[in-house]
Amino acid sequence: MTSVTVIGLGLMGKALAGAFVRAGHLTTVWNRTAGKKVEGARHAADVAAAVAASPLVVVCVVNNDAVRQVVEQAGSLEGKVLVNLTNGTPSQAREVAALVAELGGGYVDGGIMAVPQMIAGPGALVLYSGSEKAFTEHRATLEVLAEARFMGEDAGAAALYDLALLSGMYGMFGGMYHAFAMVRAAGGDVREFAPMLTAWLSAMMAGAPEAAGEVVSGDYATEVSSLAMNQVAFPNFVEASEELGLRPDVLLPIQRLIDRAVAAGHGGDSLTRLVEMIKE
Ligand code: FVH
Repeated sequence: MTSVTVIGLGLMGKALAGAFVRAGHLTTVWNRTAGKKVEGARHAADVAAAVAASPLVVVCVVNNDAVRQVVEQAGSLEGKVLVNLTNGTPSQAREVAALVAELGGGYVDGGIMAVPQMIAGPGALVLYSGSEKAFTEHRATLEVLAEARFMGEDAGAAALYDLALLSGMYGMFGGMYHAFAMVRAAGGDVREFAPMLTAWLSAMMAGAPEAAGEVVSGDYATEVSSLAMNQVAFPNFVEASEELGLRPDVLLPIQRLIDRAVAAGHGGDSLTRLVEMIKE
């Protein structure tokens, strides 16, 4: 079994290292601040020792500035594959890939679509991109963590899809938090409301493939719900929120996009037209 090193023992790094240990991999760990432990793993004294211990080095730290600092402490990466599971932008991923290549290592970038508790369990997915050779060589080991999906040889591809998925998540969470705030401010029970919201959002998200078809075709004609209708309804959300003593901050960016779309003559189109307004 491949020996593996995990650098960074935050909430996610600990979960990753624990999964490798449980799967029977000889696991070496290093964390900037001493004291964070992973049962069953060897704790290296410094980055260079941690990197020297394994052909596969997984880095999961707070951001890519920290990744660069770690890589610079590694010395040579000759014969190593570095898998960077740190959140960052596509450009940052390409910069780290270049740095790793200068030091002689193979580079795979990754975006973790899971929370620590999901690692090595059902539903966990990690997106990868970069060196396909390096990914293929270590695929079986990486699959200990989650389903592994390779997104292409551009080192920035995994980060792009990671950020797109997380953008969708934050938009959805923003709506959920606003909905909870409205129900609570009106004296309702958010626990009773939560299943209603889940069912409603699930029903709406079932329309994502159809919306994607509209984006690809550029045909936003609708028999469902026009932008003009949504523009008329939108002040009701804002006004009702303000009457409840709530800030409509989450709603206003969507209202601005709708207003711009209607002003540009797209009042008869579907809400999906907003994809074009974001582009502009
Ligand atoms: N936790 C989550 O749900 C998400 C799921 C999706 C992926 N993210 C990303 O994973 C990266 C790490 O996240 P985390 O949850 O483990 O984060 P923390 O618990 O805050 O731990 C941060 C670790 O980073 C180390 N660190 C910070 N600065 C440096 C540095 N300059 N050099 C080396 N290591 C550094 C920190 O070390 P210490 O503070 O204990 O010394 C922690 O080990 C992240 O990109 C998420 O976006 C997680």
